[in-house]
Parts: sequence; C-alpha cells; structure tokens
Amino acid sequence: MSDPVPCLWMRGGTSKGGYFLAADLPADPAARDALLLRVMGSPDPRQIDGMGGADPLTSKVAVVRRSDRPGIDVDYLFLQVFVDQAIVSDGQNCGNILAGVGPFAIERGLVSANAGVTPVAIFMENTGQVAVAQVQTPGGRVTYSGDAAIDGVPGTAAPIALMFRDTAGSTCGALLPTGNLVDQVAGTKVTLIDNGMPCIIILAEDMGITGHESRETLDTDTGLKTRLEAIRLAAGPLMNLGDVTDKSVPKMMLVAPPAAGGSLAVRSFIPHRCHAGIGVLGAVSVATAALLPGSPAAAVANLPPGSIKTIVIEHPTGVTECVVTVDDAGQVVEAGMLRTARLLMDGKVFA
Ligand code: NQM
Repeated sequence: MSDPVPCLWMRGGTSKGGYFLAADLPADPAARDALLLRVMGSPDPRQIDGMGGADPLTSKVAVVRRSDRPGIDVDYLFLQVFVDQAIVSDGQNCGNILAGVGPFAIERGLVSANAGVTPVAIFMENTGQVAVAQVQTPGGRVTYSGDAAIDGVPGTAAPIALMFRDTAGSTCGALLPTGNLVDQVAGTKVTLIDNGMPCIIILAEDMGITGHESRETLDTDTGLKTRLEAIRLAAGPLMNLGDVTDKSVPKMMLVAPPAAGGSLAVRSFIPHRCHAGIGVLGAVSVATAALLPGSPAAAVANLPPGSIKTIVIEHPTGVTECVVTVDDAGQVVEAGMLRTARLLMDGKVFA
C-alpha cells in the first residue's frame, strides 16, 4: 500500500468528492489516475473498496494549485472518476465541484481570507476559462453554515456565488460548434451547444418521454438510453470532440415545457446516468440554448423579459436558477449561479 494522501472530502453544490493539492498527487497523469481509481474504488458499480458513492455525482476529484496567472488565485483541474470503468477523464469541467474550490483554497492557505466575503478567482484548467467564487469568511475563516438552500441538498448552508464569463465554446471551440442552430443527428432534431459544457439539446417528446419523469424511471429505460447514446456518438465528431465513446461529454439534455412555474424542464444524462438535478455549466448551456429562437429549448421555454434574466430550470429534484445577462443582440455575456458547499472530512486517504 502506498503512503496515504492528504485531502479534504467536500460536498460541492449537488456533487461530492475529494479535493487535493496538486503537489500531494503524482505529477505523472497515469500514476495520478491509477491512484484516484484506487481511492474511489473504481471500476466497480458499488465502489465498495473506495470512497466513491456508486454514482457519477459522488465520484469526482478537484486538483488545486496556487496560480501563476495574473489576477488568478488558483488553478483547478476537475477529474471525473468513472464508477464502473477504469477511466479518469479531464474531458469536462464541473461547476458543482467548483463550488468547493474557493473554500478549499482558503482552508489550505492558498488564498488569504478577508473579514467578510473573499472572492476567489479560479482558472478552470479543463476549459481554460475563469470563474469567480464569493466565499463567506466572517472573521477571516470559511463558514459553511448559512441560510442558502439549493434543491437536491437537504437543509441550508452558506451561499457561494459563482460567476462565469466567456464560457462560449469552452471545449468545442464555438458556442454552436457546427455553425448551425439546429442539426439532424441520427434522425433527431438537436441543438449542439457549448456555453461551458458541451450539450445536446433535444425535445423530450422527440425521445418519447414527457421530460417530467423521475431519475429512477429514466435510469431504467434502456431503450431510451440506447437511442441517446447513438445520437451522442454521432454528435461527438460534429462537436469537435472526436470519438466520445469513453468521454463524459457531451451531456444529453431533454427539454420540455415547465410544469411547476419555472422557465423550462430538463432531464439530463451525464451521459449514461440520469442526473439527480442538473450540472452548473450544463444549466448555463441549456439556459443559453433557451435564448436562441428556433432551438428545441426555446420552443418549450417561458422566459422573463429584460437584460438580466433568472432562468429557472426544473429538474428531478427541484429547480436550478441561473441568472444570465444578455447583450443587445440577446447573447449571454455573463452567467451566475448560487451554490453551497460543505467540508466533510480533512484527512488522508489510502490508495
Ligand atoms: O455541468 C455533472 C454536476 C455535473 C457537472 C455532470 C456540473 C456542470 O452536477 O458544471 O456541475 O454533468 O457530469 O456536478
């Protein structure tokens, strides 16, 4: 058994995972990934021999280092540790795990806290973009307690505001990587979009569902999953992602009219399991699609007026609210999301 590795285990938004200082992990990516598979207990659908929670949402890792970039506090690399395959992927970002990066940076002394709120500028290595997190630090210490509630997490906690700019084309090179608002892929009308997360937007009714089903119902629908995977594999090269067989992107977003007073309803597949809610940057990408007249998302969305819009996305465990600022042409120039995080454990993990 190798030496145990220092880490914090944290809930970040509606996800959970290990947060590591880059210097505490092997520099060689292959050695690092082998260690992280052992840490999580992958590959195994139950992850019984590791820390993972047998769900892609609880099999996640943040690798954080002090940044050398001007105006940036820390660099954050997100790694998705697959549950039942021996794959560790840096091919996507994660805005939920991002919510814990600011607190982690302060806890580990990479950023000094103010006596109030501490902004942490985070370079997201997966996509080469920047997010700013506002961390509650009364008296110069991170607090995790507070009044903010996010659907999918019981109780309340301290708010962490996340702001994103310039996320268009994060991984695909352009907001609409095919140059088209709508494409036909594997016989289905889709919008292929990337405003922080590569996503395929499809009308739920075109896949034979309402878009209001539970996660459990959709997760057992093998016929639906097979059709979604055929679309995903065909769309990967069109989105400049190449062969996506072993990748966790693009995400599949099945959109429907709202049923609970929100802007639209979404059931997302990430990409092989139905999400309990919706990812942060996935939500930003869906909200952006909803603002593009002619897209499947716009067809079902009920959007508020004005240049600063709160887009309320209904999902299996409630809603996620995304506040977007649009310019005169209706393009999203900034997106913000409220998240919370909680420190669960500070210790050493054995691999
Ligand atoms: O889209 C799950 C999550 C995510 C990603 C996934 C995320 C995001 O909910 O920014 O947060 O899509 O794999 O943690």
